[in-house]
Amino acid sequence: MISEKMNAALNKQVNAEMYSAYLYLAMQAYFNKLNLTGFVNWMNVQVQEEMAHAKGLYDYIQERGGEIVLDAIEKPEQNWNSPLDVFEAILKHEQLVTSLINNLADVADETKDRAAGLFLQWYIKEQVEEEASVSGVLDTLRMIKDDAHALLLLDRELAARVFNPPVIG
Ligand code: OFO
Repeated sequence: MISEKMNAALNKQVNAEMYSAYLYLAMQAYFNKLNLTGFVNWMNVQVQEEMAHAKGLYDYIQERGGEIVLDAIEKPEQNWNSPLDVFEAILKHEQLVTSLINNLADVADETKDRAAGLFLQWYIKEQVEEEASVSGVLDTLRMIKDDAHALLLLDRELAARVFNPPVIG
């Protein structure tokens, strides 16, 4: 059984992860308009990952006898000025998600919910990977500046990303 406080915090995170998927869908559409198919692929994988993150939390709440309460998903930003602008927004967003996950871990500590604390370790580690992979692309985009040829090479590289369904928890 989980406490009401932990249950509510986890439901909120389901919403945050769904928002992430929604935001990345909007970014995918942006790259689609630019015909950058590798970036589109990268965003597609990102969307699938976020859906998996949401589902992992959703399943955990039910496994622990909690109640699922789904809230409305906020409308995401849909306008960016460049691929660099998008990736700067992604890093900022992932840093925010990291702080949300850390807050969840704080709730697990406060409520002495050892199972939730253990479960959330996966998300803490995942955020390290998320920030690192986004920072990698961002560093490359900063080097590329206005070099269209280099941008196409990066696009080709991002086309290789594949979704591996995560084993959460
Ligand atoms: Fe779910 O990691 Fe990104 O937001």
